[in-house]
Amino acid sequence: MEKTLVLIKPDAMKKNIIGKIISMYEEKGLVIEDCKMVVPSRNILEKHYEEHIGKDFFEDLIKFMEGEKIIALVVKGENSISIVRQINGATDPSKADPGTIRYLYGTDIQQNAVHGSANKDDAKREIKIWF
Ligand code: IDP
Ligand code: MG
Repeated sequence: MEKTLVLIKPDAMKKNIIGKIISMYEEKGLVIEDCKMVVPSRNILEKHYEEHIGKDFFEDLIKFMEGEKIIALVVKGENSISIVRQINGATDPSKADPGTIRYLYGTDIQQNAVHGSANKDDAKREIKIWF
């Protein structure tokens, strides 16, 4: 069964909506295979977001997440990678489809509540980083 990595980001942790977010995956038939609350270091965030190193938003992104409580989840199910990204919605909450997590709970293009792996290679790589 396909596995993907979800992060519940600091903005969502502070909004007290982790239960609501996890329910949205479960309601689509996906299963929480593993779960961990973490306070990430810069090092682990650099590994996770290595494709974005050097981009103009990178330092702000690290600042937003480093030293803040987050939840890492391994989410399992048929086509879980693309289903999670559909449930999450577009990166920019103002462009996300109604009913998606980022539409409902995102603040802005940076503080957008959740992360979901983009493809199979990323899912494997990211699960290894966090678990
Ligand atoms: P994704 O999370 O939808 O896959 P990516 O393009 O991989 O989006 O970006 C990773 C994360 O970096 C985003 O979820 C968001 O938190 C942040 N980010 C992306 N683009 C911007 C931007 O233009 N400004 C600020 N933050 C951004
Ligand atoms: Mg991405």
